[in-house]
Amino acid sequence: MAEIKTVSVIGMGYIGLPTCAIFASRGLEVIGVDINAAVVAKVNRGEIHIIEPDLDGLIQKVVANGKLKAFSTPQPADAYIIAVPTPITPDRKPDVSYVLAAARSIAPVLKRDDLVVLESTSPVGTTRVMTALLAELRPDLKFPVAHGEEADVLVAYSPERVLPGKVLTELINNDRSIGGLSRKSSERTAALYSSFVAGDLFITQAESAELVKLTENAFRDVNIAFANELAAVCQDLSLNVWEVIDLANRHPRVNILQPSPGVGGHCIAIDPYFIIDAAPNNTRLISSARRINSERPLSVVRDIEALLDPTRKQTIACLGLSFKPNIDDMRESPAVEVVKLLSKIPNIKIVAAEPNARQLPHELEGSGVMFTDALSAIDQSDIVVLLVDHRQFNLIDPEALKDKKLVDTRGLWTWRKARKPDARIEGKKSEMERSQSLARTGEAA
Ligand code: SAJ
Repeated sequence: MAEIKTVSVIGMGYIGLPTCAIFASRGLEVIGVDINAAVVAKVNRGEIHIIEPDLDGLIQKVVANGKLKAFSTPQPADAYIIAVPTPITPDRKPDVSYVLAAARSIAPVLKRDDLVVLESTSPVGTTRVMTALLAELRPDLKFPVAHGEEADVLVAYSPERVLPGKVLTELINNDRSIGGLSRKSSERTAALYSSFVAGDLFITQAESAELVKLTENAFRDVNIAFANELAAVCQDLSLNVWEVIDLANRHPRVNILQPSPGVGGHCIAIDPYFIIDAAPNNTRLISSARRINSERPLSVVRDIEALLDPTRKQTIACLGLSFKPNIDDMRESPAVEVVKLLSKIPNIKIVAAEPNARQLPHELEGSGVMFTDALSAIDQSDIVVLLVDHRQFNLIDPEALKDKKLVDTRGLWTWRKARKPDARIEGKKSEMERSQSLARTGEAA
């Protein structure tokens, strides 16, 4: 089979655009496709519409050298990578309509020997459903569901697993699962990704690869829920959860994650529902974890309410609005949810600060919440709520917080900065053992 020279990436979002850039940087001819005309125009100018370290320079370079071109409709290529969103419906069912629309859009340009790879996080069985649709639209071509190794067009599932903020390095270095619908499909997909992946490639069946992706994010959700449940237990017992977790994590086989005002982002809080939908009678743990994490913003608001003095109007400073530290992404952010819930409480003033943004997200427009910088928010407040542990907040002088009531949802001031130096008696561990143990508790960072 001929070498893959042209790759078309359908969907130039958080995953598709960096994928375009990496393929193009390895010398392949890349065709980026997006239904959003503004995105297409921007990419063709060598600009980007998302924030991701080092991506701007790389896109500028591969557009300038002609290796990446963007279009609004699919163009013929040797391989197609589908990287479109798979959201959930309001009743928490997976919505694969964008995947099926992408398949419909490439069907007319498909030809013998082409490869189609689905990368979008997808419910188990989606790769087969998508292939059945392609087969229906192109009865002149043989697909692997019906024709196995005799297929003309090869199809596989291979999920991305990159962390926003580290996308380019993780795209290259992470291991990858490849679930082909036939042996040839897996082998051709592996050959394609070998052009840039330095991690190992693991071949499996499509359905296992689909579940692997969902499992990774459900695993993290369950583990965050454990930390959040411990936070509630410690509150009942008047103990410091950060200290309890830190000390428990000194056990060589314990590695508890960090409590938080909830789980945000576009993956961890959504993907577990795909597993719950597929096996509703056998997902009690995953469902409970989801409930624990999604109730966190409300429990933070209750903690704040408990500090309010009903006899006078008070000001609450909310520090951090993004969904995790040191990024500007405020979509599906539990911090925004907390501020939104607070804004419904009468007789309080809310001032919010987000050092990575210039204004409030649109969900908070018209809510009466004021946007300002952290220090002036603290200065005018009675209660300070730390919602995101951005590095800037680590630099705040403790003097500024002296007379304030604090709600520290990330343990920055109440543990990481407040730890007593005399609470530790150093043992006789070697330097190497010590640094391993510090790395496990997050202290080294
Ligand atoms: N969080 C906690 N406590 C923790 C760690 C995280 O509450 O100890 C919260 C964060 O504050 C944030 C949310 O969880 O609100 C998610 O943040 P994250 O950094 O854990 O993950 P994401 O959503 O940025 O990226 C995840 C990653 N998945 C896993 O780590 C298993 C990434 O590798 C995936 O590629 C990505 O989802 C995705 O696209 O699916």
